[in-house]
Amino acid sequence: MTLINKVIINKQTAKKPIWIMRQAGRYLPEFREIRKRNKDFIKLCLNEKLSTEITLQPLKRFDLDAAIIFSDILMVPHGLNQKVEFKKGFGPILDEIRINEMSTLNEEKFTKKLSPIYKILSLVKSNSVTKNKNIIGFIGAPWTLLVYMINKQSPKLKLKNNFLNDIATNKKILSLLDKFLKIHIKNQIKHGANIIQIFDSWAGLLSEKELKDYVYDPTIKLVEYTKSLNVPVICFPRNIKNYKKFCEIVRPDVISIDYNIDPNLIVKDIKIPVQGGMNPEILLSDKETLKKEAKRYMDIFKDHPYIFNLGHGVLPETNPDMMNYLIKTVKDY
Ligand code: 1CP
Repeated sequence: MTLINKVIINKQTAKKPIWIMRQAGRYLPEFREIRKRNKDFIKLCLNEKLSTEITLQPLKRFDLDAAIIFSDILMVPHGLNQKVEFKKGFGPILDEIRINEMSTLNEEKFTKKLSPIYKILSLVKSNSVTKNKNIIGFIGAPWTLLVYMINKQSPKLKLKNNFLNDIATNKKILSLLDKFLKIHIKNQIKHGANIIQIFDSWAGLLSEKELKDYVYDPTIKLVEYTKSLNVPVICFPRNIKNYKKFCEIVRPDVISIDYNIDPNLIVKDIKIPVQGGMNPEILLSDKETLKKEAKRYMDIFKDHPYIFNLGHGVLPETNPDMMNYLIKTVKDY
């Protein structure tokens, strides 16, 4: 059994596994080298050879317990024929959403459009570097995808006014997302993913009373669907105010936490396995600070099933030596 499965299934607490969100990415010079020659990000995500190579890059360098496939949550809107582009220094730009056209799309066409992603999973799975390690497939949560599909750019830069006013349209999009996210989950599992992580990066934008319709209800359906396929599911409702309530309602196998929440509260309130938490900026400091902070998380979760990770993706300015030092610290704990 993999170390991560021992934590999730057997609730093992003695050894802490580690993987890092965005572990394949811009802080690695070998990634930047490929990226420089491949300006079109969507095309790169659909390039079987290069995306497999990028997925495996961090595993060749570091003693990580999982591979997460190099792809993006916005590949699903792309699969639904909403045009997605990534502009340097700006982030994603999405085209107008054409819901009627989307409604005519079937499973076969969607699967065909995203088939390189599934091939990448098979290639990652069959590579000896991932032997005895987990392979993490992922989706964006319906809410976070709805945000990008309607807002058409990162809400970090600008959020459209009256965002939630058109309830009928929002419902239609959520219903389409439910259908096609299930297909995307099923396809990833069929090709080798043995954990699914649901990224709800913008859960923190909603008020308590909006959470039911936009976060809890749509996420429960996907969590239950993934569990029905006998694969564990990790939820990351970033910056949600009440993680305890989220866990009680949504019931994921693992809860991934951000760095604004006090881990002491989490360990007290939450019984299921926990992942993540440390601020990625700590990797920009010095080794002593890094070791101290990593140990603080591991001390707090000493007697709790815990997967080491960060509270958000690793920052592009991170020195790979610091990443190596972090992984060693966790492994030697
Ligand atoms: O070179 C580049 O400019 C590409 C940067 C990049 C990378 C490395 C993007 C663009 N996506 C990715 C890969 C990616 N994205 C992965 C791969 C696996 C890994 O973790 O190593 C994953 C899981 C994602 C998930 C993702 N994409 C999320 C959820 C997690 C999070 O960061 O909150 C989100 C919100 C996106 C959208 C996205 N993709 C890329 C950008 C710049 C953005 C927008 C982020 C924003 O709105 O601020």
